[in-house]
Parts: sequence; structure tokens; C-alpha cells
Amino acid sequence: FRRPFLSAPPSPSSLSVLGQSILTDDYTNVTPAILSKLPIRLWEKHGHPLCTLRSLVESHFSDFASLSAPSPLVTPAQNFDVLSFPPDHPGRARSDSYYLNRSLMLRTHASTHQVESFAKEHDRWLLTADVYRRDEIDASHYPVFHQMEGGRVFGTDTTSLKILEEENRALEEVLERSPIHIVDAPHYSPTNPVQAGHSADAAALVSRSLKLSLNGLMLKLFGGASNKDEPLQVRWIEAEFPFTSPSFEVEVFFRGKWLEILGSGVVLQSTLDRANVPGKIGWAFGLGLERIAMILFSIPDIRLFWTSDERFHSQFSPNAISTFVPYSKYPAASRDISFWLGAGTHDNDVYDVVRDVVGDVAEDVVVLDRFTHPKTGRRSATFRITYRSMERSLVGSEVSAMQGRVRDTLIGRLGVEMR
Ligand code: FA5
Ligand code: MG
Repeated sequence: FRRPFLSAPPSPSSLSVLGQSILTDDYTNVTPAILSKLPIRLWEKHGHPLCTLRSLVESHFSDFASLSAPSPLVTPAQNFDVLSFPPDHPGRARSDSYYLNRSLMLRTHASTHQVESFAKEHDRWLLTADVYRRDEIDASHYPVFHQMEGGRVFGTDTTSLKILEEENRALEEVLERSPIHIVDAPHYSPTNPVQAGHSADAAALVSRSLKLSLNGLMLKLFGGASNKDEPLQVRWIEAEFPFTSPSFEVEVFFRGKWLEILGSGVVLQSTLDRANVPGKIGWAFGLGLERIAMILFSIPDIRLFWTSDERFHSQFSPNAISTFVPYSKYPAASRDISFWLGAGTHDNDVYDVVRDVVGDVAEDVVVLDRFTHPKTGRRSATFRITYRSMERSLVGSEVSAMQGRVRDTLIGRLGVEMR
């Protein structure tokens, strides 16, 4: 006997989102916790570290056009198809992205706006956007975060490429004297290829320009006197995106771990064709603003960006970099829960239930153990939920009550069966 599996919470037939009424369907998986974040617009709040970081980046790239963020409600075609994502790309799955219905979703990255931004005929631009992903729960992942996308195009004629070569050399000179320790990756390689239609020389020039521009940004952000004793360690890594080639990610060493702060690459020519900018070659990057702000301001936990606690906000003032001094860390409490999963249940469904029921008190959720029954094929798992308030001490009975509500919601919404 199996319980009927409920793939979605019993939902109203329409949702009100940013003043729009939207019909739901069998694809709908946005949760109230997520929808409540849409109107907040942290990157516009003066004095908020994300707003300060955005201004710092904008002033570093002062000759870039600053484009304002369009609505986060986009079509899957905008989020994926125009960027040449293959039809079976995992990012499209309901387990990875938030859908309002089959034809409308929350953008999963700021790259969604590449085509329209390049189409505006700026040869260099920046765009900050809130983005949404179904993801794990820990100190550096949050289902709503912010990305700053940057793009730049160059003429492909000899004169333009010569000017770029000179610009690259000038940037290199500045960086040679920098206190940042940078490990480079090849500008392209057999596994990180130059696009058909690009010459290897032009692609290498553009990759180099991309890296120098971003290394220059990191020097500006992290090269300050306060970091002299501990030079920042940065590494460039070959990466893969459906909309760039060659592609790169950057990781920075932070609190004993390599933290990924951005993705980037040479823009796919089909993107520039769709944007109707012929005869150009270009690069683009997407900065993870929370990740960079965590390093810059020493913010230990990504949930803090969303707190209303004055002990957080009083430590920051507009356009200034300061080191966050954590206020007392309250004790954490962990509880385990084991259950049989429904056939289509994904770990991300469990994480969304936890976020919905207990909100930011969930500090971390890990899978301790998985089991598949040898005869029936049913899957079970044990999740360990760590609860910690950033504002006060939780008492044991409260934690148990939260765990009870998580359990009831897992049963009611996902149809799981306790073990
Ligand atoms: C992208 O989103 C690409 N659009 C980046 C890009 C732009 C590539 C332009 C090429 C050209 P990625 O999924 O790696 O790539 O995310 C970019 C950054 O967002 C990550 O490096 C990380 O810093 C941040 N990020 C990703 N997931 C989360 C999360 N759940 N919470 C906080 N930050 C995140
Ligand atoms: Mg990545």
C-alpha cells in the first residue's frame, strides 16, 4: 500500500505576484516564503551591504551603462532558450527552478537579460537582479540571491583588436604589482573550446580582457590595506555554460574553503546574433553578490542579508566597507527525521518545506543516510535539520514543535511516510 503522492501543495487557482494575478497549474511550485521576497529589493536599500557592493562595482566599471532590473517573472524561453540551453538541461526541471505556471517562472540567473541588454547597443553594461533557485540549505546557499551581470563587446576588425591588446597590457601592468594571489586558467583549451567562427587569437584576447577586468575588480574590492597580512587567493577555473565558450568560474579562499563567486565567458555568437549586433565579439560575467559581500564584509551566514536586526544594520553605512562583528551566536539544536519519499520527491522539495515552515531559523539541512528497499524499490532518507536563530536562544520545546510542524507538512504536502 502506498499513499497517493501529492506533487504540489493544494494551491489556490491564482496567485498575486507583484500586483499581477497569475493562474496556477500543474507546474506551479513557488512557495509563500519565496513570493514574500519579491518586493524587497535589497540591492536598492541604501546602507545594505548588497547595495554598497553594487555601487562599488558600478563605480569601478564607471564607463558601463547601468541597466535597471526587469521583473523577475520571465518565460522559460527568456531564461533558457534564447541562451541556447538544450531542451533537456537539468536547470529547467521543476526540482531546480521555481515556476508560477508552465509558461512563467522566476529567473534563475541575470544572464536571462543578456540578449535584450546587448540589443540596447551599449558596448558595455551592468545589470543587477534578484534570482531564484531551488537549492540546498547552508551558510552560503539561499533560494533567493542577487547577481550582477556585466557584458562587453568589441569590434572584430584589426584596429579594434589592437586597441584591446593595448588595453589588456595596461591592465596587466597594474595587476602585476597587486597584493592578490591569482592562479590563472588557460584562455582556451580542448575542453574549453574557442567557438567555431572565432579565431583563436581573438578569443584569447577577449578571454584575457575578461579575466583582467574581473581581476581588476577584485583588486579594487579586496586589495585594500586591511587585507595586507592575508593576501587574497583567487583561482580561475575552466567551466561550462550553455551560453559561453570558453567559460570560467572564479573561486576565492574564504573561511578555510574555496567559495565560488562568479561565472563568465566569451559570449556565444548566437546570443549576439539574437541581439542583432553583427561584427562583434564579447564577454559576459555574472557575479554572486552575496558571496562577494560575505568576503568583503566578513558576513558569516547568507541569511543575515535578510535580517531586520539592528545589530546587523547598524554596522554598515552607505558606500563604506566595514568588517562585520558577529553579535553573540545563539546555540544551535539539531533534529533528525527519517521517512519514505514519494516517487517523484526531490531533496529540494524537502528544503522548500523546511524554509516555508521555519523560515531562516533553518541554518543547515544535510542528508545523513539514504536507503532503497531491495524488494519494493521504495526510497527513504534521514535528514538532519539544524535550527539556530540569529536573534535569540531557542528552547528545546520550541525546536521540537518546529520539527513537528516540518514533519506534519512533509506528510501533508509531499505525502511522505515516517519511518
Ligand atoms: C550563472 O548563473 C551564470 N549565469 C553566470 C554567467 C554569466 C556565466 C555570464 C557566463 C556568462 P552560476 O550558476 O555559477 O552561473 O552562478 C553564478 C554565481 O552565483 C555563483 O558563482 C555563486 O557566486 C552565486 N550563486 C549560485 N547559487 C547560489 C545560491 N544558492 N546562493 C547564493 N549565491 C549563489
Ligand atoms: Mg557555478
